[in-house]
Amino acid sequence: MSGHGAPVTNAGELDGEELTVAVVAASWHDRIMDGLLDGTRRALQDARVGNVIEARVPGSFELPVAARRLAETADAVVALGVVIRGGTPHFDYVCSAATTGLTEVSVVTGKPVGFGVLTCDTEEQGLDRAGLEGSSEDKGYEAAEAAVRTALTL
Ligand code: DLZ
Repeated sequence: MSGHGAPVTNAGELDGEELTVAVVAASWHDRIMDGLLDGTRRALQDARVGNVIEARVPGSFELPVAARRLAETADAVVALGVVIRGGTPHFDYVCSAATTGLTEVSVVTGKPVGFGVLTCDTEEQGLDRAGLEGSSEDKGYEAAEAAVRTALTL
């Protein structure tokens, strides 16, 4: 991982035993999403998170409302989505709604929201960041580790 100036992420040094963490995942682009979910589950396990809730929504546009609801009971939320650019401006609207909405959820609730939404020009870019065999990055793991680390800091 890293090589992009990003910190090396190691959830194993965290103690999340007292935490409830909610994971909400969109349902587009299965193969990439499966990788993100695996990485997220691995990070939560490494951090020994005591209670994990998982929820699915149709698409990335629906992530903020689900994250908002889940943040009522969870100490932190991990939001996972994969948006791939198509031939219309739809991509920009979905990415913007997810990004703005998730930011608002974290600020309004005071609960960290790990941002595991991939916004890609191509499917290959998503596969390379999904923590799959041959991927150079594992954005699901990173998002979960960031959410847990922030929750433990607050
Ligand atoms: C409609 C749509 C499109 C075209 N592409 C994606 C995508 O690449 N990734 C994703 O997570 N969701 C996509 N969606 C679905 C929207 O997020 C949303 O679920 C629908 O517009 C219904 O509100």
